[in-house]
Amino acid sequence: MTAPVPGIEHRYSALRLFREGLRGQRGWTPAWRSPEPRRRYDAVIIGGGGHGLSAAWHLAKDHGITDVLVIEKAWLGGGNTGRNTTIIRSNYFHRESQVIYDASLKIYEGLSRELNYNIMFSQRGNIELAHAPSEMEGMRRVVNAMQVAGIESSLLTRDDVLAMVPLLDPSPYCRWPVFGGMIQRRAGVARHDAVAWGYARAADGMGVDIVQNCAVNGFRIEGGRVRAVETSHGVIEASVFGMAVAGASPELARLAGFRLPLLCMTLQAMVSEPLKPCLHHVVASTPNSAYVSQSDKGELVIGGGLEPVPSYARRGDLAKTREVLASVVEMFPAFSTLRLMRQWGGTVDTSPDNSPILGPSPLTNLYLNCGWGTGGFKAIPIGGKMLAHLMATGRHHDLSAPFGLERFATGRLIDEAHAGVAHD
Ligand code: FAD
Ligand code: PYC
Repeated sequence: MTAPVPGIEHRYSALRLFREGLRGQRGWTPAWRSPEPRRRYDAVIIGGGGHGLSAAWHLAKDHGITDVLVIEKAWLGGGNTGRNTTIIRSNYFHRESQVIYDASLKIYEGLSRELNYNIMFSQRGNIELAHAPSEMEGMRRVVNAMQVAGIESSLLTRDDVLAMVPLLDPSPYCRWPVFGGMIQRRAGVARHDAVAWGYARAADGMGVDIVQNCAVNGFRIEGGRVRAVETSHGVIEASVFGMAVAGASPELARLAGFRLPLLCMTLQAMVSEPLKPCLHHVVASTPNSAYVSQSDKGELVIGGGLEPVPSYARRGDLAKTREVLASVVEMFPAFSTLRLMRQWGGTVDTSPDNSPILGPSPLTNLYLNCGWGTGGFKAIPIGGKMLAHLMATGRHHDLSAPFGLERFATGRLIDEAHAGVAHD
């Protein structure tokens, strides 16, 4: 069980929960309203995932812009935000990435309190395994780069790793022998739905309208500006628009008349039956393309690399499931007897340098937040803040400036292909 967060208002005591159950839940109020959208807003955000909802909240909180609509074609967090394995860390190689992911991690550290919503952030530490001396050398460079940037991270010897993760196969002759590793102790996991719901409730509380089951199907463009979006609930005008639709980004860009350098791929994940606590850290092996953590419910949360071909199918195929499970069992022989409970996939939008796209689009009042690929859950707090800044001021936030679309023309790429499992 995750402990209550001090300072959080506990409106739903156990007794009240029990009474609500008996009374047919008549005393509950929805966490956010479901208004009919109006015909015009100051700002419209397309996409009710973590980034879109966080941006809506930051528009209201940081910039005082509350006449905002979030349009979600399905349900809040039903895209990648509710499908991911919730690893939050900032152990990236390039300074541009380190600063955004670490700023995000810092916001996550206080987010339950800030949103008055328990997102169950558990800083249990993220261990990346090295299986050979060459991998250890790569880790030395990452840890060094992080320490130079003032971000906590350290190398682990083989003995350190085996002491922290005793279920790893200690044999030097197994397929993936433990050679050493690196750890970021502030890294961890959070409850993904709670992140979406916490932002939604807080944004709604500041007057933001959130409309689910409403798809954007087209753009009305005049003189290089978006005048309105065509939705399944009618045409809606705004002065400024933000787009945070992850795996639907190329499709929406096409509707708006431009192209994005993104490839949509499936990333799958799965959970085992629940176990007594047996794995404290998040443990990842990038060379073996597999990672595992244990949820508060006791399930092992397991994932690996991308499916081999581009796809919009939100399910992984069996060959990849088997590959990932084989990798996990090779590293953790004790897990071989477990049953798998669920498996699913999400459509992620991967960019050529494995870094996000943040900034203006070719249309003057449409701003982009996309290309987070396999790693954008950890960036939701800062991604929303940067999109809100762009929408409110028309200018880059200091942190988003290196991530504009123009980098694919200038060649100033931020190559994070080796920044973790599933990133290449
Ligand atoms: P989403 O949550 O996908 O939200 C986009 C929303 O836009 C969706 O709800 C969608 O319905 C909506 N939308 C699409 N088209 C339209 C339209 N036409 N009109 C209106 N709405 C529309 N990241 C990490 O940091 N750590 C991890 O451990 C991690 N693990 C992952 C594991 C898996 C299996 C997957 C699939 C991803 C993982 N990720 C991870 C990546 C992370 O989930 C994403 O980068 C992040 O959730 C993106 O958030 P988002 O808000 O941009 O997108
Ligand atoms: O970003 O740490 C991450 C991650 C792990 C698996 C998928 N994404």
